[in-house]
Amino acid sequence: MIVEKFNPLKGEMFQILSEEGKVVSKEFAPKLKEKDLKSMYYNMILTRVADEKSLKLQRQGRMGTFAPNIGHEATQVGSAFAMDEKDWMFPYFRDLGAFITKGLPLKNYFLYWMGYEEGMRIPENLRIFTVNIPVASHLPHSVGFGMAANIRKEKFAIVSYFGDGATSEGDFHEALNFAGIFKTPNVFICVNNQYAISVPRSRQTASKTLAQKALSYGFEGIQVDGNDILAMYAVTREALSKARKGNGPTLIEAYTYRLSDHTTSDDARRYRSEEEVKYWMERDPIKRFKIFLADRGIWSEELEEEFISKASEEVAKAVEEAEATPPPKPDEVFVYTYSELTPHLEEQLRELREILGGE
Ligand SMILES: Cc1ncc(C[n+]2csc(CCOP(=O)(O)OP(=O)(O)O)c2C)c(N)n1
Repeated sequence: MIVEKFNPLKGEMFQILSEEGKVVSKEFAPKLKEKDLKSMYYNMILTRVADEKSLKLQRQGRMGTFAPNIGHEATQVGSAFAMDEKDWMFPYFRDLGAFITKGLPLKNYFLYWMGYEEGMRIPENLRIFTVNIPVASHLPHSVGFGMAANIRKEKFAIVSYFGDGATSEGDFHEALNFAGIFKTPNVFICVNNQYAISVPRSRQTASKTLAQKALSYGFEGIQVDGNDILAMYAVTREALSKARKGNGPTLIEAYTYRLSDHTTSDDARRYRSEEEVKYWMERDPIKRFKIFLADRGIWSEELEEEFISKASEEVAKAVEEAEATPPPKPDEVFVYTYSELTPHLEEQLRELREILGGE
């Protein structure tokens, strides 16, 4: 077991690929087929291309506020690649690569960030919950979902994603406490990108690692190099299998870095140095995986070109479809939260319709 070999209390971090793309933990290296390795790499490229496009759309006024994903591709794609179709995903707001890997159509993703509720109408066959904006509030839900799975004797696991800032919320602690007591099939993936907007990780907790917090709730936690896609895949796969077998939850701390601003409303230059960002730019997770693939004769310039052009086409098509969607009606704001409106909401809706006239 990987989790038994890396002690979060001692700050031991699990890694398969070194920063130079060399395999350092052979015994834990996953045996993936060339087809799967290529598919992982493509998903990383698609994530990067869709992310860059989103930023441009926002700057052109074609999309609302947006949370960039650059630097998180290995954490997102590696972990989601380990999920089975039967496993559920509880996302937060910075999960593009996980959405792509789990199969959410890009059109939905763009629609969501363009302000359409409809973007989060998840296709029936996909086991994905909606994007969660209130920090950490989806974690108790995901654990409740796990408790229900246990009661109903269902054999799936649940992955919940959240940032380092979420570990300072009560919801995080309540969720992990219940998960430990009821041995729920949860895998908690804490994306430690070292900042919660301008607040550095050192201001979230005095603990050495975030992974060690699991120990106080009676289950395993592990810190993983979040820029190493193979490590993320291997550790998530192990945690999912443990969860499905009824052996309880795991907390995975993915140690990574947010290379861009918190959102398009932020300017990270106000609280981070250029040197720090440059240091992490050189540790780009896509670059690391590319070296690994090139060493095995899988990566080539032609493959890179093919993937970038395929990804650009996919993104362009999804944007076109999203932009062709008629704008939402103002009264839709009332439609998606309650199946039956409360009396005061009924009144507000009536008032809104009066203001809008016959629209
Ligand atoms: C309960 C709550 N408080 C405050 C906010 C405003 N807010 C949005 S994102 C964020 C920081 C989140 O940081 P982290 O959890 O580390 O995730 P990251 O954005 O770094 O991926 C804050 C404070 C919010 N959305 N919800």
